[in-house]
Amino acid sequence: MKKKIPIIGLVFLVVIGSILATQFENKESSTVFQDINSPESFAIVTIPTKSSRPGCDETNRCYIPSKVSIKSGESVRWLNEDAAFHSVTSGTYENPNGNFDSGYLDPNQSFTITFEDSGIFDYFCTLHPWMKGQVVVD
Ligand SMILES: [Cu+2]
Repeated sequence: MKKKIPIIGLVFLVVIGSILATQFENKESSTVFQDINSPESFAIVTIPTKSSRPGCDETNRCYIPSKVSIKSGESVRWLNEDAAFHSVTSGTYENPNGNFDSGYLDPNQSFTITFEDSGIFDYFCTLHPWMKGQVVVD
């Protein structure tokens, strides 16, 4: 008798596989930005509950704070406090620039980047185009 693999199991594997693939891609793509799991200190930006619905943009509270200022060499950690997936992706929804991308962040998952160069860095959520934020590096 043949043993059948349930289709849901296959779907699950494909989803997990593609998430892992995205994360490995991100790690090697950039020289300016560095993914660090545990820097000594970092600024925290939270992704609050219900930011998956339009409206948070009206009060600039899709990412809190929506604009964070740091010095070069310092880090920012984003924490997804919502019950939905979100991303932290560099550029704008119309023009993603590929500098950094968290991929889909699960609830309670965080993403940390060290910014080595000064500049103004826009980012957004690939799933919710109204979610926009900015990192200002002195
Ligand atoms: Cu989002």
